[in-house]
Amino acid sequence: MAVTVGASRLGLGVLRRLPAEARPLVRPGTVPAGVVHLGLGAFHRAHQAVYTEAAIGAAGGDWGIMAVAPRSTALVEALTAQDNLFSVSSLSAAGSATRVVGAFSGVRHAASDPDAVVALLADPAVRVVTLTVTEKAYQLDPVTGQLCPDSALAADLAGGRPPITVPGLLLRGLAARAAADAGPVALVSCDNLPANGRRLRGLVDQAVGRAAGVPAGLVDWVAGNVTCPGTMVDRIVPATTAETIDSARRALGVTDLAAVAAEPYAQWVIEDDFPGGRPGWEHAGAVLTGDAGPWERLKLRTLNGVHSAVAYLGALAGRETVAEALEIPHLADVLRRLIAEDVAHSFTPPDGVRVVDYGEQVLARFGNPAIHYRTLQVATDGSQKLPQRVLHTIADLRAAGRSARWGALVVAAWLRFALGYADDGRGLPLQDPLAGPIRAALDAGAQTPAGAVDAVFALREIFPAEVAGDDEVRAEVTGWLTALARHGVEATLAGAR
Ligand code: CS2
Repeated sequence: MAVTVGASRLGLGVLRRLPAEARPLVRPGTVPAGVVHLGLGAFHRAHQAVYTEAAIGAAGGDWGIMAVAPRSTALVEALTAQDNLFSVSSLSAAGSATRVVGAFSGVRHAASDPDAVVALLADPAVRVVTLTVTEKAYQLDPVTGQLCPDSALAADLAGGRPPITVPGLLLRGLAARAAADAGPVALVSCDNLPANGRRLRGLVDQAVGRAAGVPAGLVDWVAGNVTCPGTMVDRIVPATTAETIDSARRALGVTDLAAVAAEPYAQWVIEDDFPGGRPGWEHAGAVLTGDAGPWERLKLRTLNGVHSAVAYLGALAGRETVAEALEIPHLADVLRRLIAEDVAHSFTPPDGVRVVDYGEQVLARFGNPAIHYRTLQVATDGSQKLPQRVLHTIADLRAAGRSARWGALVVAAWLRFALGYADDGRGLPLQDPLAGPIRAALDAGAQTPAGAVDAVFALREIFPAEVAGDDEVRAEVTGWLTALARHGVEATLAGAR
């Protein structure tokens, strides 16, 4: 990222020079930490950090965030140099608004100082741990929920050296917390996983059950002291670019190397199960509930499912951003049919919500011309995303005796994307933790569309048995893939019935 550092840097010393509406809602550096967050990406800064700052501003409490970057050092350095301050710009066609967020009490780098992170997790002042670490960091088989440790996690479970993976950090942190008798804690997944609370619980229980070098009573301590409330998180936050930093500089008059840009919209639904207390997030607009499941299915299947559809079809058609892809003739009509004919019939939405209305709002958000969300960004990690975004929709429709025509189109678009070439012949990157097995399957069987479908349907880590074994779904996906390969995205959409 080429960035010019001209103006002075964001930091406590320049806050008084900022326009009043751009200043933090709390006095930075004065709120003791009560939350640890794992995963310092743009999404956390524009979502949970913003909600938590507003909650502290409205309801008080020692809920400052200690933000932990698992691997990357760049942000830790940028934030440290900026007294833990960063800005969030809300962008829309109507204009932009930039504000500095003062929710961070400090930042840590897990890879270089894992012991500091373990100590934080064992600190009695910390009662909430939130996570945005992406689907793959959980190392759970998306179909079965079983822990599938890579070599780094296997070494973390064996112990003998400080942990380096997210499950390893949680495991050793909880063991240290139990040993210190530091009180109960809520672990809150804010990743786009189905039943993310239950998944995280499964991860923790499996890690504790398999770990070497932990006290015998840890399983019971975790059962009695750790909760994993489920959540639905939503805000479209593209990766930060040089343009993000330039526009923050124009708004603030100082340089912010940790700046984030996001759409104005945000939503957070949280199951209210916090044994050690929590920030007053409801004062910041979050919905506290007993069951986030219906909200989560609504969001994963409608917003994320449609996002993936636009991403794969858009990338194949050579469109760089989601908003540009939405301009492909007939795509919006096809997406409306995906929502109305497939997604809406696959689950029961939250009371009072109509899936097609929610879907219209989603399409309007995707069309926000000020948000440059790259199709290739959404297209990453398809193996981790497809199950909850599309395959569960297909499985539920089929179980109800319905067809899943438009869901099958999304699977075919992903498959054609994985084959590696756009409609104009340009190469497409397959960034996916399962890229190796996907490529190997396609190399062995991709001579015909039916062969390619058979090859990927055999990947049990991605396709649940009930979808893979369904001949009608197989035929639909093969039909779409044949059309996409022969005619390209635009002609396929034009002829879509
Ligand atoms: C996107 C999500 O990159 C992706 O996979 O679908 O990050 C999406 O922008 C968020 O879930 C919106 O809340």
